[in-house]
Amino acid sequence: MSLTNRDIATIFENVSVMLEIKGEIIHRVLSYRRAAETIRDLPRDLRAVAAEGTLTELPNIGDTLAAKITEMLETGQLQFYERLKQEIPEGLVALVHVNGVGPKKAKLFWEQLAITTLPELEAAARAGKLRDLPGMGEKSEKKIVEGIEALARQTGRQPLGIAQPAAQDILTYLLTLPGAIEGAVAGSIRRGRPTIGDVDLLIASDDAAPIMDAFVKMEQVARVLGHGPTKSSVELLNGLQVDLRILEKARWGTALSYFTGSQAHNIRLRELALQRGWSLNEHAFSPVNSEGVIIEDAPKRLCATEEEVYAMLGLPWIPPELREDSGEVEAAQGNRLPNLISIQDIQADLHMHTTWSDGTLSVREMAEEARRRGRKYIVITDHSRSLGIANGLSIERLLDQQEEVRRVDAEMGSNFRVFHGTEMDMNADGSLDYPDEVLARLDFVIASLHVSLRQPREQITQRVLNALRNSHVDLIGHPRGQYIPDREPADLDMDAVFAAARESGTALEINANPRRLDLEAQYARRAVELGIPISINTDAHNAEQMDLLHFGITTARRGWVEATSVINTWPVEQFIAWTQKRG
Ligand code: DGT
Ligand code: CA
Ligand code: CA
Ligand code: ZN
Repeated sequence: MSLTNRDIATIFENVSVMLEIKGEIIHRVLSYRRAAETIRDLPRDLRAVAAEGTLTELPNIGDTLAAKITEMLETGQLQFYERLKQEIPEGLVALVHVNGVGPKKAKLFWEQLAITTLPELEAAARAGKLRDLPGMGEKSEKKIVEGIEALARQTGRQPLGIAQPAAQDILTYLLTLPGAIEGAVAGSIRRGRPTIGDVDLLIASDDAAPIMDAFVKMEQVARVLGHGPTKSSVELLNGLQVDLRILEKARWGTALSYFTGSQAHNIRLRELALQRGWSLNEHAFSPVNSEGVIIEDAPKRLCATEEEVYAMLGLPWIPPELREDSGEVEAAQGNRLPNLISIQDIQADLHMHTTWSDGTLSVREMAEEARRRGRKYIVITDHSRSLGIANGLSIERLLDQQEEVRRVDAEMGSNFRVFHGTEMDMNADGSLDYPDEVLARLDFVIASLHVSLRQPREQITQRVLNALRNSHVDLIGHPRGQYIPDREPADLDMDAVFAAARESGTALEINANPRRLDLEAQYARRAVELGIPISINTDAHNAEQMDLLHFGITTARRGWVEATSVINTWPVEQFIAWTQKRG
């Protein structure tokens, strides 16, 4: 059996949890966890990296872990993991994911009651068998039952597109309350991660209690998980957990920076602080002596803004989307932070649908909605003929549509242009859905994967390579075909896709729809490094979806993308020249 990046990441993650249950030193536990994260987010096939002999150049991968990766790639398993499973039942890993159960408790339940699976834990908790164990009680037993229920309800992490607006709504409400001075959504939402574990809200106020009370009493609250003077947690009816922290304005900068994370970024900041003689936490900078111990009576330094926090570390402010410890601290130190794209840079939307296929508005209506949102030009890109389920256009209808698009373009006046394109399927047999002579008549051609997404790697990669080698194709739409949270990306050889796109100059899309966010940030970053043009589009099927552009911008920023790499930041003349040169 050949293991994928994801399989290897899962094995390392399991090893990390099992070592923790075993009581291994935290350093060793963390080294496996960090390696798992690196591999899970890696935009390249580990097999290709191993073949190049550059595994140890990956972050968090040293000689030992590189050897283990090689072993897994070659043999399909890891001897160390197999031995560990003899010692620690693998099922205990699932227990640790329950709120209220850590490695120590998992070990306790296993040793005292021989519990090794989630259903066994649930049965024991419901039968009242946990409460008499050392360190347990009725309350903690009940908490475990609730934790298991929450786990079942909440099938993993929530899409950013659901969590972000929900968080923003709550924040807007809290900011209307008397005494609320300032507020922010922090955590993974502020960093723009595609999926969200829980929502972290911060409010600055000198009078926390009334705001806390109002928070836990909101109508969308299903359960109050904790209610304290400065921190409360609730679970919403949609299963989302929301943490609220309230603090005084003088500490706003340290708190916002800490709770924005990521944890890995925070660790780097703490190290820099220590080098400068400070201990940094969410409250303040505290002076430390030469042994790194906090000097008790010495005055602390409070920061009201994030800029002050970074300035204390000798750094410029770092945009939240970059705070993943993936080179941003070094870039800040060297004054090499990217000049990230922002939503104002976008001139055009090059991917949208109308009633001709599966959209809800006419060509004219989409044009007006786009103009209302400040776009200067658009391309109408309805589905192609083989996609019957989306009412894809026959060649005849496509040519009829062109007449309508030309008419609307003329009607809209010269300050707003409407171009005619297609979102053409890359068919399962590897062919493109329209012949070249039809594509030649269009202003702009997107090629996308919609069907047979589970084809084997070579076959599905070949489909994309065929499209990249056709000079009429300008853009690959949502290249990896993922759907958040439940559809995994296609098993594409992204190295091959990037090489071909680089050769042909074809653009790759960051699809802004929060169910897609495809390319994801780490792939966009690599594409830009290779000089491949990017296009950020909404793929709108109605007017509201045009407002989702900001999710695409956030994803691009997480990928260190600058406006110069993005074709729809160009003035219309430059766009026309580019498409005409491509044929
Ligand atoms: P999530 O909720 O899984 O989508 O991801 P985050 O990043 O929102 O994580 P969360 O909610 O556990 O914590 C929010 C931030 O608080 C996190 O990004 C960094 C900070 N933080 C939380 N726990 C720790 C910790 O143990 N050490 C450090 N250095 N920072 C932490
Ligand atoms: Ca969070
Ligand atoms: Ca949290
Ligand atoms: Zn589309």
